[in-house]
Amino acid sequence: MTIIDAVTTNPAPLPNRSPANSSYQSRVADYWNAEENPVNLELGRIDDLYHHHYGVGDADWSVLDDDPDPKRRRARITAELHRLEQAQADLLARHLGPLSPADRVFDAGCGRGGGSVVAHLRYGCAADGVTISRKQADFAGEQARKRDIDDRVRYHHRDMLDTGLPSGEFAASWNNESTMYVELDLLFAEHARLLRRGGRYVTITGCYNDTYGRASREVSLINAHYICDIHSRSEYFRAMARNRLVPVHVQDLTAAALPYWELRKQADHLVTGIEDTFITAYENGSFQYLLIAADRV
Ligand code: SAH
Ligand code: GPP
Ligand code: MG
Repeated sequence: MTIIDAVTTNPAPLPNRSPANSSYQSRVADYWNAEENPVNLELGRIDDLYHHHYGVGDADWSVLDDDPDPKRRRARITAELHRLEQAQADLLARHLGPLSPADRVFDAGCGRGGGSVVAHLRYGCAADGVTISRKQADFAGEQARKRDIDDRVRYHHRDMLDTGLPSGEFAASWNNESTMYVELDLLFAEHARLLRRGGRYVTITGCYNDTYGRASREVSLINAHYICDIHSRSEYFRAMARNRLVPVHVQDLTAAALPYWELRKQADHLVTGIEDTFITAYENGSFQYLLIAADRV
């Protein structure tokens, strides 16, 4: 082909525009497009609530007891981990309310969509979930169709920093374990834009502990494992204050998060290899699991 041919030949059709705004965001999208960990899919299949976050509360350790039927033992462990993840989703959803079916909520970094379904089932509200992964958005949309709630719960393949959703329309919004992929100032500016005055923002997140110093070895290993960039606790409050988000409730969930990891570590059919790192990070005080609820003023 000559140079002239090359410039006059019709270009191939452009691929669908990806919402990824940087090479980093493309890598993050690749991770979530490829992700098929049994610890996420087998738990989700139990009741079609697919979560990509961890769990809180005391575990029922009897699920580890010997069982003559190994399949039944595995199923009980899987169900118990799902119960702890569901308890985390419910804890976050409680802090979004009160809400009514007239309200609209925004799920930033929505994964396979479980959190939006939980909020809709609890309050009857309409929900918009946003994920940088095309595959997750399609999966979540299909789940909403199967439940026949796709007129109320919608998922979009977008960057949560630049959603294109309408300003001031949302009564509540949240990030459940998705803040560590973005700059907090940009993220909270978008939440503040979407939320109405008096609206509620909630995050559950892992952060590094300023009192430890800088990010520990374990925090760095978690970053490498998920391709994320865990922020310090202090960064959350500074960035909220700069973006009209005033904390109303802060809860340290670190102790409540440990049983989930101790149980998951012993779930041979579900482990991913990151379990000991979380346990060490929590135990050496370098890493905290936090819920922050804030009002948009
Ligand atoms: N909140 C969900 C998923 C958490 S996993 C849950 O609780 O189940 C982290 C999610 O953040 C993934 O869905 C990933 O696609 C999303 N994410 C990361 N960066 C993003 C970005 N810039 N815009 C939108 N979503 C993003
Ligand atoms: C949860 O997803 C993990 C993240 C969103 C990234 C890091 C979170 C922190 C709190 C640091 P997952 O459920 O897909 O993870 P896993 O496959 O390990 O269960
Ligand atoms: Mg998981």
